[in-house]
Amino acid sequence: MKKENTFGALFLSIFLIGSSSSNSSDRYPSGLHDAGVIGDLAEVVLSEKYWPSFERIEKGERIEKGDFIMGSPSNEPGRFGNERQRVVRISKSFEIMTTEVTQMQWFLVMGSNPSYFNRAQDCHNHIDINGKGICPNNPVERVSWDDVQKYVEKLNSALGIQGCEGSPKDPAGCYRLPTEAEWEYAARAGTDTAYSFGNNKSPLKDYAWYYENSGRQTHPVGLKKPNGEGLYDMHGNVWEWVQDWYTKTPAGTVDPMGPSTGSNRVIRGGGWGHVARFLRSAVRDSGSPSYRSYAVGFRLVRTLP
Ligand SMILES: [Ca+2]
Repeated sequence: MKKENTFGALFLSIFLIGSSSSNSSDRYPSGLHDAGVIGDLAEVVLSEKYWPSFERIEKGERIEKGDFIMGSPSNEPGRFGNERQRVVRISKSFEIMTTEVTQMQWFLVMGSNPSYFNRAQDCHNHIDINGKGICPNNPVERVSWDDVQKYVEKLNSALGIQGCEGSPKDPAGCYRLPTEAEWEYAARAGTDTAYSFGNNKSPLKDYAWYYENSGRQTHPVGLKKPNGEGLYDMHGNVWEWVQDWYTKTPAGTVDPMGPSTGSNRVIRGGGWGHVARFLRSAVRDSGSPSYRSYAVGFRLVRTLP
């Protein structure tokens, strides 16, 4: 598989867009500027102390288009009734973040940090910017699906990417949430087993932060083993918002995008507070678009040309 790194230095470049301008406020990402933290961030963003795994966190992974078996077989232990199995085609290759969006990545764009786990006792590299606590490498949480849309809009705008509406139909290059099918395709990484590493749950502690090892909190992204596509924390740490409206009976076989309307949006992957059953690749849950939880975050994708 060809390795891509087009997410590379994405967030650093946002910062540099801001810092390269002396007075012109319109050149700053508005979150940064509104928060008045451009100066304070120079040391923070450029210091390896706060980016211990900078390259890995910033990296995106190219996922080649293809067919896969979505959902779980009827005999999978622990299966729920909403995991209907079917063959799904992903007709366009895409790029996905190797990690969940971190608190620092959120802060750099929005100038805020809504995360619950943002206190000194929550991480080893805690920082404080203008009274805002940040665990820079922990995933951002307590962001609703609607909040994520605002983040996506600001991110695309700050990077000067045109024509984006936060939809799977966006032109190539736009950052957006993955569809549920894209998420599961990337999470499975070619497997049709309960987990991306097989059916036996015992290695889960090496791949995921969950009930058995999390200490009831989030952890810095990218510390556990990645799946076969090089993606971290697809099992556990925080649940991840995807684009689709929730339905108990998912359908569609080519680039499915979920129902055209609904009351809840889908979350995937399980989180730090759940037992193994909820971290299986096929597990589906949901929340209203305004729902905020300290167990739910997200990661972004973009369609490739
Ligand atoms: Ca996750």
